[in-house]
Amino acid sequence: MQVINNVSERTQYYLDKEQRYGAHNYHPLPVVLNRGEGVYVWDVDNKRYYDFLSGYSAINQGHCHPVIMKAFMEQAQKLTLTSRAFHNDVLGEYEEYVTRFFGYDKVLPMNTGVEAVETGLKLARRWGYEVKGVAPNKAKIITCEHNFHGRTISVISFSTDNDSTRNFGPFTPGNVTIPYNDIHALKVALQDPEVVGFLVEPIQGEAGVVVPDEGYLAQAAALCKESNVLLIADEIQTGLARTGRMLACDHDNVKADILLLGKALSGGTMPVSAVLADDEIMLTIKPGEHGSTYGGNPLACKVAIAALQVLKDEKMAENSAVQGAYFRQELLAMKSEHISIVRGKGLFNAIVIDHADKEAAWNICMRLKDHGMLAKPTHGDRIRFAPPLLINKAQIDECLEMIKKSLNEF
Ligand code: IF1
Repeated sequence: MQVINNVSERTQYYLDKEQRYGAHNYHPLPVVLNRGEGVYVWDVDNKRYYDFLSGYSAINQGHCHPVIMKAFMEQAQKLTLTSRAFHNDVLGEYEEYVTRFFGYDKVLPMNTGVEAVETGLKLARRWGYEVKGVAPNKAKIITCEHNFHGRTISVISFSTDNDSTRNFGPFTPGNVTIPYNDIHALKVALQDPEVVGFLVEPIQGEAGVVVPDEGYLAQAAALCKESNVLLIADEIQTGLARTGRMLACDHDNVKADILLLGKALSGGTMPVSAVLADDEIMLTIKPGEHGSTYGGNPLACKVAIAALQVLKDEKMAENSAVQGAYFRQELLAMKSEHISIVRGKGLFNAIVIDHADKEAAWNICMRLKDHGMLAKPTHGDRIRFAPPLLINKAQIDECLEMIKKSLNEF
């Protein structure tokens, strides 16, 4: 196998195709994958890697989990889509299952995470006008600096990241931005009677796994309640056992007014997202006022039931907590001169690289790739480590060795 600037001919073949025919809206690591199973993926040269990104936490259950695959294949050969113009024999079962699973009256099924975010914003505004009594078109939503909630124009309208917003204006009005993990700033913002919702990630993912102070979410929830403002928890990345509890909100015993789920809700098979809320909020949307072609399709519903069942049956939240704590402890024990911060919760972790070379994090990820582990930097100097939640201690130890080697080589 001929290797040219560190990639094989077979790999280069696929990189060239994407370069020529695909939009250049990503800068992936130069690796071409063609198989996934559990914590592993393989490239076109049959080299095996540990997947430490897990599809940005969409593959918490591991690649091609057999139980999820079985549910997918069976339903895929029966009935994949009815649209919501008609009923089917799966949607109601799923709606009952997922609302009981998380303790809410109702669910509004969508597809991508950002559609769940947009749905949550519409629900908060609709509730604000029809229940709270805010004047028409005056509703405001509070969000945090360094948030990431998706890439539609309304959702990037409250992004503070230039890469997400540059030359995409004009933006959707009705947003108030406050610093993350700042209770005083939230208290001040909540004094505005036109505020209807506070949209927040329990741990900021894209920002580089930024964990707020102990109790931040609980205090935020209490302040929102006092101000008759809806707490909208974006658990699209932190939810579904990733942080060591079924929801990151569970660490603070917080029940969000509107819960947003996505990614691992399908175990990495297809886009499935969900918005959960109680009747006072959910029933403000009447028939014909919101939806989507694929929202709640029978294939997605069957897969989501299996994906949730697997998380519970295989105690993935518990494993995430145990292995995550061990992983952080061992990272700290390395006392590497290149690691300035180790942070995270459960198997949702990141390190901040301290090095003069601004390409350091990227180059470390390239070394990790050569050693058999895939991870990718975010915002230049942070490397996120988020393996599938079924990873065991022996596999973690193997990856710690690869991290140690890569840091030492650097
Ligand atoms: C990309 C980031 C992660 C999310 C939270 C909503 C969404 C996401 C907390 C929207 C999606 C994805 C999007 C993907 C990469 C990835 C990502 F780097 F972009 F920010 F995970 F951190 N809320 N995050 O993390 O869900 O519409 O994508 O299904 O856009 O590059 P989506």
